[in-house]
Amino acid sequence: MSPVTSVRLRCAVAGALLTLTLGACSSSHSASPGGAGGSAASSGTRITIKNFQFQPADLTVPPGQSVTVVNEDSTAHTVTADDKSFDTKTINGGASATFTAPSTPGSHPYICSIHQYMHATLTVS
Ligand SMILES: [Cu+2]
Repeated sequence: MSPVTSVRLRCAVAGALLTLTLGACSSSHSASPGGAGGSAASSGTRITIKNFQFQPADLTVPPGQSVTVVNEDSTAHTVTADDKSFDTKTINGGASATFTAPSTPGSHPYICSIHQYMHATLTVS
């Protein structure tokens, strides 16, 4: 279901070794347990970073909710709010981190401070 072409594009941006299909991107074979790809919807307080994208792109949580961020890439990423209301700092490839959602309702765009073209939104409601 994911747009393969755009994934490949992002790989190209990151690695420049595009030609080898998606395999090049996930070459470091993250030891992701389970590998049950699609429906991680069971826990609604998780952000997954994969292929240089935040998933879901728009997550809604209650105020003060603890949010887990799982980096499934082999590259380090961050989850950093534009307004600095939360910031996981660097999450190494294959690692995870937790942050606390802001206590006031609102919409909080965030980016990866390492790859600033990566962006998504955390909504507190
Ligand atoms: Cu990043």
